[in-house]
Amino acid sequence: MRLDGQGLLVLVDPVRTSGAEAARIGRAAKAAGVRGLLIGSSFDGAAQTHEVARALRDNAPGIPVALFPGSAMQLTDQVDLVLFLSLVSGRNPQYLIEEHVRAVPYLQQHPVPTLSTAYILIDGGRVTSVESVSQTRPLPADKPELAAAHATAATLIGMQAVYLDAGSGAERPVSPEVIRACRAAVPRSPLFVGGGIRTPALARAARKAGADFVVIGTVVEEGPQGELGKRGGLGGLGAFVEAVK
Ligand code: 1GP
Repeated sequence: MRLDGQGLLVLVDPVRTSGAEAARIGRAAKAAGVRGLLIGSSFDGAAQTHEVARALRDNAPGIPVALFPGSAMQLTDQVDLVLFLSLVSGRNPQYLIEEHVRAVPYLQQHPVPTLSTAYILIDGGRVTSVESVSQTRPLPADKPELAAAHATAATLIGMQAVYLDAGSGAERPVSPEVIRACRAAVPRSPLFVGGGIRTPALARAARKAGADFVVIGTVVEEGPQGELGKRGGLGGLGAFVEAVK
């Protein structure tokens, strides 16, 4: 199953989500018409990834599930696609190439399609897990030309897609200016944008600025107590789907 086109992606963190919760999210995502599901965590998650991915797949038939891995330890064949992320905003060789080399034996035994993706962290106002785990600094939020240069360089190297991330739970999502600059720099590459997108209005703004895929995670996890709960539990997903159409 291919992850193409545009739309809303829901990110599920296997560390914070049980199999039963993943099943519930999968059903809600399918009912709301999300474009796809992502599964991943910046830290740990190796043990649960397989089970949570399977629960998503079983409960959201027809919706592609992609792995958004924090490391090679999280690899599973229970996904349709692996985002083969290289953290190009940083200069830590472990996340530029080392985890990729470690992934090869698994991928040789379990052939899953991969999408080479330039992963670009943008400052979102607080230190997020991905920043502290990767030991890299995000790019400044007010330098669109710097983000765009990273996207261009990665594309010249041959990477197929770009993911702009303010980090999970960011105070400020990636700005429309940064998204627009990267969209203009790599007009033909799939562009993912996530981190700190808590309302349909923010999702719409990211999409309007040029994101193909808008990713939400925390707002879904917060469940009945969170933003979506105020709009009727996971039923609130529909408003996000509409906003990025
Ligand atoms: C983080 O882009 C994702 O990698 C989603 O972020 O949890 O803030 O929605 P949130």
